[in-house]
Amino acid sequence: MSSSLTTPAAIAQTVTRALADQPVRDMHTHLYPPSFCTPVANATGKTDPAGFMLWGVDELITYHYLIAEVYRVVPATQLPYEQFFNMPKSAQADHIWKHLFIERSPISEACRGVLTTLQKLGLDISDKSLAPARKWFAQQDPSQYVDKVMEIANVDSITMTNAVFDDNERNRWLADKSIGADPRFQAVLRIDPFLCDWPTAAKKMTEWGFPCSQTIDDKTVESARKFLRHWIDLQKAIYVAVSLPPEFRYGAGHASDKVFERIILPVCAERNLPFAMMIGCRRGANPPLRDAADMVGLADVQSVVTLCRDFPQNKFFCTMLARENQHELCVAARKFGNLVVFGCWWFLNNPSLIDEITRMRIELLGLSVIPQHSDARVLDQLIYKWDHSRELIGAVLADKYNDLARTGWPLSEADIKRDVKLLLHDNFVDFLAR
Ligand code: FIX
Ligand code: ZN
Repeated sequence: MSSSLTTPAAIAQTVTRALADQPVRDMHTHLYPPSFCTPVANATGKTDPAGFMLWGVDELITYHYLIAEVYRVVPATQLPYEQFFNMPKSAQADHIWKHLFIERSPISEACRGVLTTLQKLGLDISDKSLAPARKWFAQQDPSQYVDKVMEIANVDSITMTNAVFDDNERNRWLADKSIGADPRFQAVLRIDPFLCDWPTAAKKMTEWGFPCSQTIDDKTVESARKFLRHWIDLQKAIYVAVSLPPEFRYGAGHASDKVFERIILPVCAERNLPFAMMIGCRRGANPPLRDAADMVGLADVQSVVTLCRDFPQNKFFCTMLARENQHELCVAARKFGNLVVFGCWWFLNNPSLIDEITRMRIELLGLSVIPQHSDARVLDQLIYKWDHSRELIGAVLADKYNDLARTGWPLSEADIKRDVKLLLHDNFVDFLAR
């Protein structure tokens, strides 16, 4: 039996080591394997070259978080959005680098993330020039680079977001049945239009051979269920997911209630797949900013409570975008074993908020949470997202273990390793398997 840890220094050191050594199962990203870079014919028959696997220094610097930030300092009156997006990627990166990294110190979390990533890759940017990094990235083989990043970030599996209503993505799955076979990546069936825009979802499913009407009648239910089963099987999806606006309500008599009750939840229950809800994103507050255009809004936790209560056979993951929702969501999770709260999403993925939210979650829910997901869009971001998150989770855990040690509770290194494994890995894996 290992000896008890009692001093703050010993506890902090053990926590840091346990977190560093524990591989992460990253439950939500927008990353793809190299198989998603093969050009495929799009709906008009033209070859669509836009690969899905993003990596390298120019992608890191042009992350949509940083596009939003550069428009704080060089407004659209000086550089119209269209003009920026029409520039080559390297010129976009040069623009962001100049204004956010050279002409002012890069202290925002997204800026700092680029620097942590380059540093951990061993790239020297002390002269603030991008040329050596660009040269280095040009020499990497994409598949080997996936291994390298996963090793540095200590991530053992990457969960994708596979939007079936996105034609570019859908065509890739249809063109190559083995596209999802890379063992480093797992698929998630993402179906936002089911709940956010049923008329469009129904029209598209009908075109694709799954006839659905605008009203949720028996035939439509059968057809939409078949569609879901078909794509769950094709993608080998490990869960089904949506992102929902702040206005989303369940149980208020909206059309989406029936989509939940008769289509999505029965199929998820039958396949024993969790349904993930990411709630609170209002899309397109400033549309020309594209991926950076979205806004946060207060969501309705009661809708999640109603779902968890009325569908005990279903399993739910939930994260919310508004800071103001976090406490109520934690309390909701205390009431329902079929609800797992996860991640500090997007505008919450900042040190001060991660610290606050993680502390509150652990105080209210103990170790039964998934404290973080990366939401990485660029492969290399796994490095900084998990490096920063491990440090923040570690600071919270060290405080909590110190409180425990002061009660006289015996605390061993093995205890800490076990707990850390739950947080970074097993809570997700076990909930999928439950
Ligand atoms: O809906 C989502 O999954 C969001 O995470 C993304 O749409 C968003 O653009 C993002 O990357 C946030 O981190
Ligand atoms: Zn996301």
